Order: sequence, then structure tokens, then C-alpha cells
Amino acid sequence: MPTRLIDTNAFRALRAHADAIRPVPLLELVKTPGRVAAMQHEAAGLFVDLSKNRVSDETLSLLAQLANERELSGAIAAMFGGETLNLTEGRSVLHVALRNRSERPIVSDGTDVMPGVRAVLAKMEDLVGRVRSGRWVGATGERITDVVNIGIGGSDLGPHMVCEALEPYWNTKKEGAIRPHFVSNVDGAHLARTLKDLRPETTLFLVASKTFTTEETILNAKSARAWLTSSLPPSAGGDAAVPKHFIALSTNAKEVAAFGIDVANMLEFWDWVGGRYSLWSAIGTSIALAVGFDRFVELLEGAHAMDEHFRTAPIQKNVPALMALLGVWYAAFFDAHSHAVLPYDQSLHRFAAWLQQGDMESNGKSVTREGQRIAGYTTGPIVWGEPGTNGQHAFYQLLHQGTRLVPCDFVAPLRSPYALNGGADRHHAMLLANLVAQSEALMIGKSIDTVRAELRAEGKDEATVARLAEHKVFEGNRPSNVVLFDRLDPRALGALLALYEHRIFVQGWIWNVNSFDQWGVELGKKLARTVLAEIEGGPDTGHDPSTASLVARVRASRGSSA
Ligand code: G6Q
Repeated sequence: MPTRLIDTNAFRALRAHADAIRPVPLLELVKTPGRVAAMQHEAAGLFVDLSKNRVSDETLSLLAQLANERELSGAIAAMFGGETLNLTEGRSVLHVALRNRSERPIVSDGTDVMPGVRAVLAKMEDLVGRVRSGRWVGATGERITDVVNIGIGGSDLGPHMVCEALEPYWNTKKEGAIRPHFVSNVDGAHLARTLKDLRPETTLFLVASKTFTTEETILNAKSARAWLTSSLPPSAGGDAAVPKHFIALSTNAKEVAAFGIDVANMLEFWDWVGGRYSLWSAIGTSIALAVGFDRFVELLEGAHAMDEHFRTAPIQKNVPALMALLGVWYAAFFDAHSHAVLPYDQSLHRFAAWLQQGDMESNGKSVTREGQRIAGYTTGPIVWGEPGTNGQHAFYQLLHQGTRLVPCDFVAPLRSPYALNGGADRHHAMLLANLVAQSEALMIGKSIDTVRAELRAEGKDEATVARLAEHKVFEGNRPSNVVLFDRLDPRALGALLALYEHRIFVQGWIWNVNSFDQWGVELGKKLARTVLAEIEGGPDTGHDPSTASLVARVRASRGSSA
């Protein structure tokens, strides 16, 4: 059993060192000669500025020592080497194999997984080519114009986020445009609202489910199938139309066939791909359909470039590791409960939702990999965010003046693909100006003396100055990272997502949790089955009084509306 995190030499040293760093203003740290250049990094086409963090050279060297004591390099090698890191499910963790663009074999359970990965990519390329060129037609002979991905959790968040991010690539002149849609929620509103604007003749459904047993997804898929067969003209053949309008993305061929999807139209992946790490697999088919297979490969290439950086760079220059260690530092010694991700790019409006699952499902754990209760430190933070500048007019108040320290990541491309009659430059310049200003404001704050001077300069009397001054003070001293890249193209996006995936991996490893299982989602799922049976008229199974009253209320409402 490894030494407990809090008993490592580095963690003890960091605890003492944190007491010395806390009183030092961030602005003072930033002015240390050579600091900014030393804390700005380039990796896989991303520029990452870590200089606005409450750390000194000594902190960084202690954090690197912590990584060494926890044998992080060995863990990274173990992941890329296909070792069984997901101990509770007995699986290796190989999303990196899905984007391995090198000739390097990746072995899991004694078998090189790469031939299988390449075979599925070739099948995906063929299928995507047929749909986008119009060689694949629906039951009435029309080409496909709309694709609906039906999936939830990891089978939705990644591809949805990427499709939104790559919207400028949806339409190419050479091939037909495919509009991607995503249905995840079992709330019938989600499917109904999506189908409202679609024609069954030109719609292709992708049923995206690793297990093909997820109840929400299967119900949505069944309703979509009923909509298709009942709204196509009778000449389309009823159930016979299904194979022309349904594709499965799954590991479970048996259930796919049982649903009525031709297994020839199934793109396979493997149990060593975690759901929340699966956008790089067949689960990414909606992406390839929307932007083309070549662009999908560029996404993989961008991620692979970041993988290579992560696999080979020393800890002191390893950007995902550094970002992770900074997060560990704030959680352990600055009482940081959450982490905000703030993309200054409207196309990244699903980024925080994707990361929320990736991070919180991976590291929201309270036992160690060996099954001991964690004590003396906190694990995964609450991850949240919204695109700037919208967030500025909403929750930034708390970031600037709340009582909690919230480390922030600002993320943005330097150029925008969107041209607006003469105004595009102005839009993007204003967007980026806000990003830079926010990271500056969080750090420098505004002192009481400055506030008083400003109020007096505005002609306020001394009573008003006294009454308002404290309300207008910004403590500052709040850390942030800035991630910039040239454009939000598939390569940059791939690198960005891999950066955050590896950040999660490192934090999970340092905190000694299994980042690759998700038992915490099981209990509610199981109880929902029991409650549903009762709501639909089955016998009471016995609940606490509070829950029983809710069940009764919902059951009664169904009775009255029926
Ligand atoms: C992710 C989780 C979870 C999963 C969904 C959907 O890591 O495992 O979010 O992706 O529950 O599961 P299926 O793909 O099996 O339908």
C-alpha cells in the first residue's frame, strides 16, 4: 500500500511552505525576474500561461517532488503501456490508443489494440464517406441531411461539445452538408423538439451506447424508431426502413441486433475506452459525419500531439502535469472547492459541461485505489463555467469578491472564423481584451485606498466614501491560467481536450483515487427503476416517509392526467 498522500515528505513540506506563500501577494510573485517566461509553455500548438499562480520556484519544485514521490512518471508509462489502471473494473485505460497516430503498438492483455483501432477507423471512414457523398440513401432514396446522435453521458457530452466547437467545418463545398443533432435526456421534450424540424426521409440516427442497455438511450431510440416507421410513407417498408436510418456505436453487438439494427451498421469500440473518454472512438461518428473524416483525423492528431508531450516531457515542463499539480495545491492548501473553466469562445459553450463530467465523474471519489477512506485532503473540485463574456455579467461577481478562492482557466483562440460585415475584428478584439482584463483584475484587485481616492475624485462626500468604500474593494490575489491557440481548428481542439484529460489523470493519481470507474451513478439508477414501477401502478416497495410522499404525489398526478 502506498504512503498516504498527507504522509509523503513533499506534502508535509508543501503544507509548511503554503503558510509562507499565502501572505505573499500574487502581484509580487509575478514580478519576480524571469518568472513569466519560465511559467509560459508551448505544448502541441497551445500556449499556456501559468504565471498568475500563487506559487514560487520553491513551490514548483516541491510540487514536482510530490509528483516524483507519487511515481507519476511510472503511472503515465503504465497508462500508455496498457496496464490495468482501472482496478475496480479490471480494465486498462486506453483512450490514448484511439488517437495513436504513430506506429507504436499499444498492448492490452497481451494483444496490440492498434490493428482493431485502425480497422474501426477505416469502417468509419467508409460509412462517413457514403453518407456525406450521398451514396448512402434513406428508405425513400433521398440523401441524408441530418444526423441525430442518441446517447447520454459520455456518449453525448464529448461529441456534442466537439460538433458545436467545429461548426465552421460542418459544410464543405465538395460534399453534402450534414447537420448534427443530439438527444440525451429521457425527458420526451428533448427528442420531440429535435424531431419537430426533421424529415424522416433524410434523417439518420446514431444510437451511441457503449453498453446498449442504458435505459434513457434505449427508450429514446425506440421512440425515434417509432417516429421513423410511422412517419415514412408506407412504400418505405415500415420496419424494413430501420437499417437505412439507424447506425449503432457500441461494444454490445448482441443488444444492437436485438434492437433491430443491422450489425453491419455497427461501429465497435472496446471496454478499455471509458465512456467519458470515448469521443475519440466510434462514439465520435457524429463528429466525423458533421465535419468530414479528414477533420476527425486532425482532431485525433491534435490529441496525439498532446499525448506525446504528456508522455515524454519532464514534470517541470509537462503542461497537463503542472496544471494538475496547481489544482492539487489550491485544493489542499487554499481551501479551493471549485475550479472555473471560462472559454472566451461561443463555440466552446459545451466545454464546461464536457469537462464537468470528465473531471467530476473521474475524481469525485472518497476512497483510495486500495479502498481506504480518504482523510486529510479533498479530492476532485466542483468544475463549472460558461463562456466569456456572458459569465462576466453573471457569476464573476463571486470570482472577484466572494469569500472563496476559485482558480480559473481562461481559454481562447486568437482568431475567429466568423466574419461579420466589417465588425469581426472588433468582436474578437473585444472578446480577447475581456479575457486578458479579467485575468489581470483577478490578480491585481483594487485596494481600499484606490477606492477611496476614486470616490473622492467623483466628488463624493466623506460619509458616502465611508459607506461605499469596502463594497468596492477587490482583494485580488486570485489565480488563473490562460490557454491560447491560433484558431479553434480540429487539431487545436484535440490538443486542448487531451490536455484536460491528462490533467484529470494526474490529479486522480496524486489523490490516489481510481479515476476510471463511476460507481457513484449506480444507486440512483437502481432506485429509479423501483420508483418507476410504483409510479406506473406497481405495488409499494416501502420508502422513508419523505420519499413515499413524493412517489404518491407523482402517481396521483399521472392518475389525474390520464
Ligand atoms: C462515463 C460514464 C457514463 C456513460 C453513460 C452512457 O464515463 O460511464 O456517462 O457514458 O452512462 O453509457 P452508455 O454509453 O453505455 O449508454
